[in-house]
Amino acid sequence: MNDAGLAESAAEDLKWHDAMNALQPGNRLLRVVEEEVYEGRCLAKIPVALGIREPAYNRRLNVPASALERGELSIRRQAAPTPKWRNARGFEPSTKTLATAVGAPAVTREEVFSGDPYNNVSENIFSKMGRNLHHQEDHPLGIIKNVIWEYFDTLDGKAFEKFDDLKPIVSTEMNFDQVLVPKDHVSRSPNDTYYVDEETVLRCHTSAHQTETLQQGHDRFLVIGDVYRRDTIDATHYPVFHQMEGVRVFEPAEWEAAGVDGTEFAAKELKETLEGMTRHLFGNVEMRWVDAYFPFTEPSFELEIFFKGEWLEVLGCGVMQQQILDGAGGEGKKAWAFGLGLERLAMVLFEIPDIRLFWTEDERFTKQFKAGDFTPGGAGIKFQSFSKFPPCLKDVSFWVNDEFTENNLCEQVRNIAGDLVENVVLIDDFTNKKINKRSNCYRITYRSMERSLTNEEIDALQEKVRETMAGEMGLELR
Ligand code: FA5
Ligand code: MG
Repeated sequence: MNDAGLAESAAEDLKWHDAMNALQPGNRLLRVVEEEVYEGRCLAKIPVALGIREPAYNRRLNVPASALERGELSIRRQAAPTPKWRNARGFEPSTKTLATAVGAPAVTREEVFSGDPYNNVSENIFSKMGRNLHHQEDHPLGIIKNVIWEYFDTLDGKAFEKFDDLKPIVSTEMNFDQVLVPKDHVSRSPNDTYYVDEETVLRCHTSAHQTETLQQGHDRFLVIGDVYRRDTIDATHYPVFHQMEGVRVFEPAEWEAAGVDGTEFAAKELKETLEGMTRHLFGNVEMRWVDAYFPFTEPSFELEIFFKGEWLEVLGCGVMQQQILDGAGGEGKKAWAFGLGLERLAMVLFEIPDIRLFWTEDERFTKQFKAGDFTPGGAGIKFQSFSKFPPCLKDVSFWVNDEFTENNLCEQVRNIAGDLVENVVLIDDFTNKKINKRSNCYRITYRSMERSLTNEEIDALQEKVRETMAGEMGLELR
């Protein structure tokens, strides 16, 4: 990469928001950072620019197309030493310029809002697509991603390949069928999953990419991305979150040498690898393995970490069902797979109390995290909570009808109030035997992370919620 190329690619200096909005399919958002290196040690990282890179630059800069498709753009330039710097310090440094892709191609409105009657994606969800929090290296999710990558780079043998901008819109085939999710599994229901049309979904887990990546011939890899689920609302659940998938394939010679069968070998290796990863992140932390069930693994486990007086599930994993591996060109081999929630790990690690905070642009949050401050095992960064604004509680009671689900209610509340809703909890449930009707009462907690809310605005939101419940949801309010 020459200087002119760099200058042009970063020509448009933009604010993050404008840049995201200006992104076109095929473009990438770049953060250009200059690293000053002396004797192999990075002395300084200087953000130079945030700019839009158009496909034309990619060709000019001679970046392999495959790397761009995967968003693995990391151009290092061995630049001429800056004379000023050399003079000041009396030795000659080398300057590397790293251009890192920090935003993947934006997903277009047309791709998401298909007009299909099966479509159940909301504006609120669409507004989160393309934010790619995991591409921001100083964001808690970017920090966790990089620390885990670093761990997998230290494992013996061949490095794990990394994919962090595979498109979140996938076929039901990829999301469900390829990983053997039964036809009648609840996760296929539009109550749980966002559908673009009957055959296309917003992926609900990164496992959707297992088969295609294996088919491409990769035998140890990590996939990181945003995943989408219609879910309840509380401090540890959010309808958009980030997962990292890991897959590793073994050859028969490996378990034969150990004198155990393939499944036992893979299960043991899996647990050791993930325990190592957890220690790399946390140092000493209380963790435990729990038996679990996933359609795509057998045996299956979940790892839980002790957080704020409770066990919090942070990942699921297991030995890959042979049928998946066989169907992807891995006959006769064995593999393990895991899927972890980046937010959950970040919450424990940095003591972040509410999952909504990951999405805030409030500098009192974003400025607290710097990639360089993190020390594996020693944590280093702890979130200092800024003043909590008072909550505002509103109850709504109604007679339940056949179509009612909690996920639907949460989705409607989220559409109306966005991140101002902290949680939605069922506080009363009874059946009136005489009239044979069931009554529910939900308590909605509204609270902003950034400011005090006024009574008027909460009343207006709550009124809209009630109107939607009585109208669209067909509920009889009490
Ligand atoms: C899965 O998604 C499996 N695909 C994981 C897996 C992969 C298992 C490969 C075996 C082999 P699960 O639904 O439990 O599993 O989600 C995995 C992790 O995502 C959870 O452990 C949790 O850390 C996180 N998670 C799940 N739901 C949410 C949510 N609504 N908000 C934030 N994090 C969540
Ligand atoms: Mg789970």
